[in-house]
Amino acid sequence: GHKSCALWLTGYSGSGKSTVANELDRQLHAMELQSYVLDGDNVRQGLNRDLGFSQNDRIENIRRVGEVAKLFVDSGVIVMTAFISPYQKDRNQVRELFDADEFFEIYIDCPLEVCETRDPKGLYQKARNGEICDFTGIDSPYEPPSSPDLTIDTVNFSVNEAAKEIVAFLKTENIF
Ligand code: GGZ
Repeated sequence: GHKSCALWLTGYSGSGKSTVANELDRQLHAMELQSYVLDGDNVRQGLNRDLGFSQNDRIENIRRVGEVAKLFVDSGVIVMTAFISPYQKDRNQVRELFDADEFFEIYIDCPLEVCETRDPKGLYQKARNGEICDFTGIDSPYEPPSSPDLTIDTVNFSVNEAAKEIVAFLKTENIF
């Protein structure tokens, strides 16, 4: 068997959090490990559909996701979370739910300028036009991790390389 843990990915919209998490999920499954991805697509539509993007709603979003991640870890699964989670304080509070060896904060490092160029959903454009307000990096803050367990550069590395780097990290942490 393998140890369960939470891999908490944080970074701007468009940094590659969900993409890397889903590729990592695929690689872990290929290794016959049990894993699951929580992201806006499966959490904000359901459990957190009452929440928007105000500071208080983001805080509550992250609090609930932390609790759900804890349930997954208790059930023996490697859980990856892919939320902007812009505030260091909230990420620290989530960390406190876990044992020291079962929570890893992973910074999905991509400069805002690059995320804005990627703009896969056209949201940065809308934020610049004033069609969306409180958009992270434009008119809402993002606090990069002060001491991440791992930093993944998605500018210079492919999605596949990024996921492999996390697999290697999990080995050094004796997760499997
Ligand atoms: C940031 C927003 C916003 C605003 C909608 N600010 O690239 P996406 O589309 O798929 O990912 C973003 C997602 C962010 O939700 P999170 O739950 O990760 O945010 S947080 O952790 O801060 O609670 C983006 C979309 O939702 N989106 N409006 N105003 N991102």
